[in-house]
Amino acid sequence: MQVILSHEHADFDALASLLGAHKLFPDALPVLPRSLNRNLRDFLVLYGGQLPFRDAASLPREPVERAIFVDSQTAQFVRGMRPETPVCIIDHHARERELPAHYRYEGEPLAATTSLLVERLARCEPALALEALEATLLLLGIYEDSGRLSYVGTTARDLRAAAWLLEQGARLELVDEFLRHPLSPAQSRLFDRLRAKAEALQVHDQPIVLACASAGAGEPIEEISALAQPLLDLWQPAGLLILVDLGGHLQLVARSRSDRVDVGGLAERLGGGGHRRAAAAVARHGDLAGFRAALLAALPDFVQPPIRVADLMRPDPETLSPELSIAEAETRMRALGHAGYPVVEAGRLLGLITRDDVDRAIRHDRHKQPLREAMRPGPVSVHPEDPLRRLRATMLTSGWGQIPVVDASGALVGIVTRSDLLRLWNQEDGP
Ligand SMILES: [Mn+2]
Repeated sequence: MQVILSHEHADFDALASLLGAHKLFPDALPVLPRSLNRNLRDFLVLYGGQLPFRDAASLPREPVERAIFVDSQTAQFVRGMRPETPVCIIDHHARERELPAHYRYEGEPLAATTSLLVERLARCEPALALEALEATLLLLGIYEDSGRLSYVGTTARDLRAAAWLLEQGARLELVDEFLRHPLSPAQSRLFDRLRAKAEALQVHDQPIVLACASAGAGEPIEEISALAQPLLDLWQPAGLLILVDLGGHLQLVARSRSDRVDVGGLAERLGGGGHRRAAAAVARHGDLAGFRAALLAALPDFVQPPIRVADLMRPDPETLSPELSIAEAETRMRALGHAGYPVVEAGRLLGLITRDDVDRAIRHDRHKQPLREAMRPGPVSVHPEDPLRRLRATMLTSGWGQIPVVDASGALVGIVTRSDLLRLWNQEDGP
């Protein structure tokens, strides 16, 4: 007998990977983990009868010749497995540890393990037939782990795998129903408590939300992680830390929306793990206040300050005087080559003039008028220490593509442009 196993607290990527591996290796039995997330349990109540999953208890009493671990590098052993049973790991997480010689790792960093398996299914010769329900479950696996193909880390290969599943008849209305699973009443109550108690922190000038709460007495709360996305949607912080006292233990769920906030490192410092943007930790001992203090003490080590205007700006930009004629300004601009110039008089910023403004004035025969008549007036500016979100907001409200940078004394010290922001796209994202 061969078995396919996955991690406990199984999500749709785990369940879909069990199915995908079974389609590839029909002799291997897909065994359900003991604990399943709520949306999976509901899915299986409705559709499990048409799918090949088995409970560990229903396996035949036979030795296991090979185990395939999907979406996980460890699994609860089932009856018939021995420490020396050969294991093949198919996983989208990087190899976590030195593996024994009888373990083989076949992993690649896609958004979902399901994508890896779907790629193999799509290459099968002769072509493999999938039921619409199977295609739908596989699509649920890819969508859940990739945030519907939107999380950082989603690759073109994940999209191609999802596209292939749509061609095989995957049903999006079903996918939507199970990904938009409503919170349970206990989850909703905890959500309200977390929202009420949330604190807005500034750590190295990054907005971080910390929400601590105790679960109600005797109230079993599962999947605190399901509360992370709705809380992120509320405040859009660079980092979100949810800390819940569950009676017997404490649980931390951490999310980051910026490469400059590393919640994986933070969770690891506190005895947990994960990756830079999503991580968790559990403390079996200690109280909420003590864990919160440890969290706050460790946090600054994993937060980098945001990129600032000073890191991007061109210093000492050429300026133009408001008394120049438009024709003179045009000649200067042609020589200098930039798209926009601060207009400065006696050291004071009066506004901005762009190539487009000058070209338009010339088309209207206004060569001889002073520049003052064609410029965009107003003290629109940012400070060198402003974070990029302030710069973006200023560009949006002013509609200007070039923003003068002035220091605390009001002196013009630089200019920052839309192309400076675009250049950043290649290196950086997040707030
Ligand atoms: Mn996964």
